[in-house]
Amino acid sequence: MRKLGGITLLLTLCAGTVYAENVAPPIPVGIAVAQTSNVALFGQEQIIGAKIAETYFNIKKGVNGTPIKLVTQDTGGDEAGAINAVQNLISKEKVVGIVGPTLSQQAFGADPIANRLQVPVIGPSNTAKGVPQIGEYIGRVSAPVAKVAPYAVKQALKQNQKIKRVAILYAQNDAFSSSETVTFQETVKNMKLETVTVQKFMTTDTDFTTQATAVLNANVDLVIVSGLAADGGNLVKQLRQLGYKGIVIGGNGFNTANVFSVCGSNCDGILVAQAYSPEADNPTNKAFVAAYRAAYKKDPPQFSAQAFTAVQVFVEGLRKVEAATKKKITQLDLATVRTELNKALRKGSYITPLGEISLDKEGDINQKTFYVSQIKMDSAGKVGKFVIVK
Ligand code: 1QQ
Repeated sequence: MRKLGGITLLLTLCAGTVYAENVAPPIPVGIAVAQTSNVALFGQEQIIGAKIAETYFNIKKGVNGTPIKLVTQDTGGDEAGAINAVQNLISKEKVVGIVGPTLSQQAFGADPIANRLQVPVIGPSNTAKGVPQIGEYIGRVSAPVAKVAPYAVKQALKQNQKIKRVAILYAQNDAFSSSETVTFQETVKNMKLETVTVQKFMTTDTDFTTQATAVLNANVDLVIVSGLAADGGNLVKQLRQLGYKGIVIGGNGFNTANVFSVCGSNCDGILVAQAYSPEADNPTNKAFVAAYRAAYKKDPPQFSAQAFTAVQVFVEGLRKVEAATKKKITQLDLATVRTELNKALRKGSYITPLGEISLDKEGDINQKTFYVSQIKMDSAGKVGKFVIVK
């Protein structure tokens, strides 16, 4: 049986003395997120969050003295890339579990493979309906659209009680966008607003003249867009350039600072519901925010916080496996680590940057607090920030 640990390292010192020391190698945790393609607009923030977690938890003795080591594999922006990354991490890199992939669209392609091979996956940003139900090894720390998206509509009505007519747009080739738009359409209906037009686009589109013109002709007071950062940001930009003046809600695809360079000054005012606030008051979030600020001189975004949380859940899960088996992870065979870890993840709660969370039996996140932020751009339309609105 393959063991994770127990290699003997020979340390040769300059004095010429040779020491033999038993050193457990770090525990490999897979990170399968997009580092290339438009989806890297999210993936970059995820890598940052995961790395901060790696450093933070290794300083806190990792898994009872054994450090973890992130093994990163680029998924690109599509299903094939995600499948390839997940297979590599499982078979070649022998990871104990995987944080990823970036998109729900990719999760529906790649997660069934990890599930079949009995490798735990924690989605750091998969918010579409049905992701945890892919299988018993699939969980997520990204709250589903059904829980998060309605807050943005409530906030829009708080800012303008006169809203009646709504235009809804979504990327029809993306699983998250297609799921989120259902929630938005239901919310609008429940709030007794009228959906006047529903427009579809593709995440690969760059020209949104048709959709924007239809929205302007529909004479609406609220526009709700479910898309990814590049397409969604461009859509809003073109809508504003054509003269739309009302409120815009962007879905989770707008939850990245990387959208600022896409829509520039036209990003100003977009409302986005979030599953994270840098102000969350607990020691883990304080440490996370401090580490992020020290490196980047600004507040961390949601996708970094969720990626941190996913790594945290694995670290604490691995500690629980050691407690339950009374063995070091490095003394257990890999298949046992993966199955025991998957069970452990679903037990107890975690104090994370997202607040106190737990995973239910299906692996979905229980999270209590959500927020709405509004994008504020500087006068040059270059520097932006998410401001939490109450
Ligand atoms: C999903 C999402 C995207 C916006 C993540 C980047 O929520 O694909 O589920």
